[in-house]
Formats: sequence, C-alpha cells, structure tokens
Amino acid sequence: MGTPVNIIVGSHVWIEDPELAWIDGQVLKITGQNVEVQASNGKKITANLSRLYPKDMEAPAGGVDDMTKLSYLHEPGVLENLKIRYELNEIYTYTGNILIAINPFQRLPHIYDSHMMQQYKGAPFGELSPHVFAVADVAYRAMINEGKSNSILVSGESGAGKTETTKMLMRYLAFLGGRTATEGRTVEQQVLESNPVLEAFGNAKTVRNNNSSRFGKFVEIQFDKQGRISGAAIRTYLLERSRVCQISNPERNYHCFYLLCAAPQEEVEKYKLGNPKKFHYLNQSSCYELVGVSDAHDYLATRRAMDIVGINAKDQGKEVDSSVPKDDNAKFHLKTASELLMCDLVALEDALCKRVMITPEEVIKRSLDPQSALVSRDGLAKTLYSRLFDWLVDKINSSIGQDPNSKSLIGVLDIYGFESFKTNSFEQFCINFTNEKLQQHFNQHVFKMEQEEYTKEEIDWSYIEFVDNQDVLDLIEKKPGGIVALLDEACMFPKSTHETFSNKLYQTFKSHKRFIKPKLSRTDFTIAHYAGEVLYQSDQFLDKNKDYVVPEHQDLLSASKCSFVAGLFPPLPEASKSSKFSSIGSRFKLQLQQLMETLNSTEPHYIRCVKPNNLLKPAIFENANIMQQLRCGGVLEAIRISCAGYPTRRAFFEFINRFGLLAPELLEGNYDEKTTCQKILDKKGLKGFQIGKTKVFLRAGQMAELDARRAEVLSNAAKTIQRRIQTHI
Ligand code: AD9
Ligand code: MG
Repeated sequence: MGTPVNIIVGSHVWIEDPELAWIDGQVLKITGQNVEVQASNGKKITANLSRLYPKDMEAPAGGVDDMTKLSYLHEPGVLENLKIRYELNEIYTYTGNILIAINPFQRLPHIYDSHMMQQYKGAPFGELSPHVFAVADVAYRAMINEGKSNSILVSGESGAGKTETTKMLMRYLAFLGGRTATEGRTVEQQVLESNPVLEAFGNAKTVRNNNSSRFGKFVEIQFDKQGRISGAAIRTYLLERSRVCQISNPERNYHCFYLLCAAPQEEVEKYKLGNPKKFHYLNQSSCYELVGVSDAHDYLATRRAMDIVGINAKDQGKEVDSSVPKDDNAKFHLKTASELLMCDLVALEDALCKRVMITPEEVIKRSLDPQSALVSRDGLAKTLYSRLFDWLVDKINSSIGQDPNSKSLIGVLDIYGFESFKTNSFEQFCINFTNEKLQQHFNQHVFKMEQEEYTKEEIDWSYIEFVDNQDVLDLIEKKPGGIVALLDEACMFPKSTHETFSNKLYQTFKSHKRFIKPKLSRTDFTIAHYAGEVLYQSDQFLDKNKDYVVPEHQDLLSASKCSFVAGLFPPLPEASKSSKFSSIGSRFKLQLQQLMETLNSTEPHYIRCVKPNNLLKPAIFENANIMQQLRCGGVLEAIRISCAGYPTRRAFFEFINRFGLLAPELLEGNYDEKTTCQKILDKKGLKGFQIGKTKVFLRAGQMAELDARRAEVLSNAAKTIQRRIQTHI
C-alpha cells in the first residue's frame, strides 16, 4: 500500500500500535530510517520509516461514503474512515463496488422501512447513502437492462450480520419484483417465509451468535420477462450434524427442539415432549432460553411460516424428536421413540444395540458394548435430522416452484466466513476451503473491474503483482493428490487412522509452500490460507468425512409405518449397499464447483459484513479485530490491488481546484483542463501517473506528495502575509 513519502518532522502520521492497530501522531525526530512519533494517546513510539503512513489532515469530518474517495488509500485511513462513520451510525460504506456493512447490534430507526425502499428504487448507484438496498437495486436494474443474471455474495464471520443482510436483500427484491395487488400465497411471500422455517431447523445459539446459521445457503430468485419474481430455488451446504447430539455450555441445540417443547399442551402430550431439561441432547448445556425470544411464540410463527411455504399440517405434525434420554427408564424411552418413529420396538432396540455380521458360514447378531451403542444412537439421530433438513429444503423448493422460462435470476449467497479457532476440525477445513474458492472469484472480479475503469478512461496498465491462491486450492482439491482425495483414500482403507492419514499428508506435501507440519505434533497440520495460517486437528477428519448410514438403521426406518419417516429412508438399490462409504468432503467439493459455475455465469456484487466486537453490543468498535476481518474478507486485498494500479482518481476540475495553486501561472494561460493537469504534474516532477479522458490517475502516495507541496505553498503564503502585517504594525 501507499509508500511513505514526504514524511518530515512535524508530519501527521499513522503508526502501528499493538492495541489499537493504528494510532495517529506527529513526527518528533527522524534518524536515518528510525522515526520517533508523539502518539495522540501521549505515548512516544519509534518505528521504521517504511511502517508509517501519512495522515490526511483534510479528510472530511464525517468520513467519506466510498473509500476510493479517500485521498490517501491505506490501512489506517480505511479503518479511521469506518470508525468515524460507525460512530455516526453510518454502518454502510463502499469500497468501489463492494459494500462494507458493520453490524450495529441495535435496531437503527427507519433505515429498512418501506419509505426507504421506495427511495432506493431506481436511484443511481452512489447517489444515496450506501445501503444494502442500493446493492440489490443495482443487481435488479442490471438484470432487467442487460438480461443477465446477477449474484450478491454476502460474507463475514459468525455474528457479522450475513443472515440479517440476506433477509433485507430478499425483502427488497420482493418489493421490486412482487405482485402488490395479489392476495394469498405469492411466490415472493413463500421465498421470504422460507427464512424462518430454515432458521428454526438450521440455526442455533452459539457463543458467537445467538442465532447462528449452521449451514450455508444460496437462494436463487428467478424473474420473468416483466421483472417479476416467478420462482426460486434454495440450495444449502453442510449442515452441522454433530450439534444434534452434542452441545456445550452456553450454546444450544437447534432452535426447533426448544420450540417443540414450548408447543401448546395438547401437542406436547401428543409428541411426548415436555421440559427441555429432560432431554439428554438438550441438557448437556445449561442454556435453554434466549433473551428476548419466546419459544412458544416462535413455535406458532414457525408453524405459520410452514403453512405459507407449503408444508401441510400432516407433515408438520410428523416432525420427530429422536432425543433419547439416558436414565434408568431406558425401556420406556425406547418405547416412546419406537412409537414416535412408528417402528417395531424390538427392531429399534436391535438396530441401536446390535450389529449384523455376515460371515461365509452364517449371519450373526453381535451386541454392541455400551459405548458403541451410544455412538450408534447418536449416528441414528444425526442421520435422521440431516435427512429431515434436506427434506424441508426439497419441500420448500417444490412448493415455491421453479420457473422453467425464467431468463435471468438473482442469487443471494449467505455463507460462513473464514474460521480459525483454538481447535479446528473438518468443518473449519470445509468452511475455509469455501472461502478460498470465493476469494479467488473475488480477486479475479476486482481485477476485472479495475481493468474496465482503466479501459474506459483509455489508459494503459499492466498487472504489477497479484497474489493468486490457486496453490492453496490445488493443495486442497486437486485430483488426485489433494487433501480431500487423500482423505477419501484413507476413509476407504479399513486400517487407516488419523495418524496414518496425517503421515500421508506430511509425506505428500513435504515441500508445499502452503502446507506446514507443526514441530510439536504428530497429527496436526497447518494450511497457510490467504487469510492466515490455520492449525487443523486431524483426529476426527476420517469419521466426519464418512457419510455412512448403518444398514440396520436404514432397514429399520425404511420399514417405519409412518410414511413420512419411511420416506426419508427410501430403500437402497442392492448395488449401493455394498459400497459403504460416501464422502462428505468430495460431495461438498462438487457442490462448491457447481456453485462457482453458477456464480461465474452471473455479474457478482459483494457485501462484506463486519462484526465490530465480540460482546455483540452496540457502539463498540474494536480496531484490531476489525482490521483482521477486513483482511480476511479481502477488503484490504482489493485495496492492495487497487494500489498496485492507480488508486487515486480525481476529475480534472477537482484536481485543478486543489492543486492549481502549485502552478498559478498556468491558470492564466489558455489551456484546457486536461493540459493544465498534465502541466501541474510535470512541473512537480511526478512520474508514472496517467491522464485519462476525464480523470487524473495517480500512483499510491502521489496525492500525499502533492499535498505536501501544497502545504508548503500555503504556509509560505501565510508567513508572507504575517510578515506584511507585522511590518505594517
Ligand atoms: V452466522 O455465521 O450465521 O453465526 P451471521 O449470519 O453473519 O452469523 P446474523 O445475521 O445472524 O449473523 O446477525 C447476528 C445478530 O446481529 C442478529 O441476530 C442481530 O441481532 C444483529 N444484527 C445483524 N445485522 C443487523 C442490522 N443490520 N441491524 C440490527 C443487526 N441488528
Ligand atoms: Mg447467519
């Protein structure tokens, strides 16, 4: 980013600070490359000259609504601008075409009401304050005018506001493409009501977010020739299955379990529910209630939403809670479960506690030890739940319906952002794989946009440097030989353990730049992702990659007398019974490929959600935390790409207004604006800039250089005036 030029004693600068990321101050002393700075918090800090950035003393007090309007485009400038705006409740800021949204953690009045929607409708991009509606509007106009599909990619870490943003986008698109006069269940209503249904079954309270989506989602909204919503398709990715039977304090299981327990009395009795504290899958955590949320109210709301999206009352009733409490009443609970699943009691007990062994001589039923029986029970619950979730998505899709004649669509992606925790397992691996894919897509797009601007202004430029992440993607997904492929191999080989798998990785990627074997571990591995290094624990990779339904469970449930349950487990064709293993990693990789193909055929728009603090509270802006997110979300990378070219652009007249005083003689000459700009720059001996058709394109740091000259001129002028005044006195 911008090279520090013209830093002299007295200059206002930004300097790195371990706590605040960046702090402003004034240069006290320069000794060679060492600079001493009086920071604004009173501290004296010394740093290398190359680590300082000039502070723009003329930046507008309320910040700028687009980072590309910053005179000095660099990290501290970007951070400062976001901070100033956030304090004014301006949570949205553009960086060119990217919208940065900082979670306010409070309902801001009126910013999403129908009056606001009306205002953004058809308004040229950039004319009104930055807003999600503006992004949706551009996407919609582009689709109508050019007949091309568009997509809006929303990303950010857990709790940053992706799902809320996605819902706002969908509401606005429904507003634009809805049939206002129509009564009853319209497509757009169904699209909107799919959100509460999916949230009830796919969201849960986590430490990072009280309403965390535990799955990724791509909603494709189809439009007819008149620009009205005519269909929709929802694709979901990687529901977190482990949560169904394992939660830790103070998190919760999926919302739907608590909603069911809060159902009206007759339903609680019918489905043998009751206090959530009774259930082993819920009482592993001591959190049952959410502040400000009524489960009883949400139960009814979810049922209503289900009505709208087309899940009939019969199917709603057949929702099965397969939690099996562990206590002495095992028989009783087994009976309850068998009644709810409508399957044979003995068959259920056998399926949970025994395995069929087929030897050449005979078929034996072997009892499982208690530990294995628990694993078996949890496996059954997870399978049942994930099938139920997939069923819901299918049902919503078929009920909303697809428009086969739709020419164009707008896709909205709400997907988990980059994750790096204390322990990282297979889930983080898949999530970060997704983000590598999206990052590549993003970089390529940012480059293209930059290039288009340059082409429009008819200036030459060639790429200077571009850190591509293709090598990380190869490491993960290359076939054969990538991590996903090696994991599948390990899963198919019965004697594999996570140790043998890790060893295989160490051997294969010994000299890979993006793969690191940690010194102190024999099974962990580190991947150097674009957003930073992540240390993965391999011990559960094999288990979590196996999507394997125990044949005994399959047979049991496909024989259920409840057609709903049986329908979730269609009998398998004989052939596929023998191939026991299907890989979650490979299936996910395929899903991602399809997603990328879809995205590549659309015009993308990006929204980067930022979580300002980990307390989930309003008005707290944590510098270092936010900086890290801007880095992971590629915002800094986009700025870097832009800085590699000509980050500062000024219309001719603006440039002359600001810098005309550097060459007052020119203003009297009869030059056109373009020539005047050229001559000012030549006079100051600047190199490498370009003059476009309507704008001056400056290299990083050149604006600061010109400002320094301007400041000199102004200060000399001031001194002269002062001297004159003094001599007069
Ligand atoms: V996760 O990866 O699914 O765990 P998200 O989806 O990024 O996460 P979510 O949209 O659920 O986060 O937002 C978290 C919480 O922040 C919400 O429940 C709201 O309480 C709050 N939020 C987010 N955006 C807004 C907003 N624009 N206005 C007010 C907001 N509150
Ligand atoms: Mg979410």
